[in-house]
Amino acid sequence: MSRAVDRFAAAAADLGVELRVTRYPTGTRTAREAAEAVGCELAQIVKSLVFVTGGRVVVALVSGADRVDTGRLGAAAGAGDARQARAEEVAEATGFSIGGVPPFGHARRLETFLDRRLLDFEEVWAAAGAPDACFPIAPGELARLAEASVVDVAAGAVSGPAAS
Ligand code: 5CA
Repeated sequence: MSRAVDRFAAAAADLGVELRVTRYPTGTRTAREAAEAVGCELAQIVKSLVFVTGGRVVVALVSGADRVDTGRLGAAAGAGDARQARAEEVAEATGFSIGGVPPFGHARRLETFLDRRLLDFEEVWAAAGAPDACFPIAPGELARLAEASVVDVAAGAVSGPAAS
């Protein structure tokens, strides 16, 4: 296992859960790649996206089929419009690199928002620390472990190569 996956698994164990992490040789760097590797719908992949709003770094957990409405996310965080974090900001705040950022277990506690549409599924799949590792989880359990606020921040369906 990569050290990043070990770190994430250890963070999950600290929360009292043992996750079923699978590594995929074809890679799971983007939501589309992950859906193909796992064999699930794109919408069942959880994107763990990092934003900056009101000078704070926050995490948005959204379906692979959706984009984040940055205005709604900023409002949910009680701040102004949000912007997506730069790669180095993501690494600094979460301890993981883009493509492998897990939905919780970050280097420091980050306020987290989970989009309500994820609750439509019995099971969703999220990144487990590395760009070839995913794990399945019930969305309600994901919200609990991430201590996430459930909000409506999805901007709608993504089509074509913009999906990631
Ligand atoms: N492992 C997959 C599925 S679980 C995954 O991590 N998908 S993701 O969507 O959460 O992570 C990729 C996201 O990182 C992209 O959707 C994009 O929003 C963001 N991203 C990609 N490149 C950059 C970059 N250079 N700077 C900031 N964000 C980026």
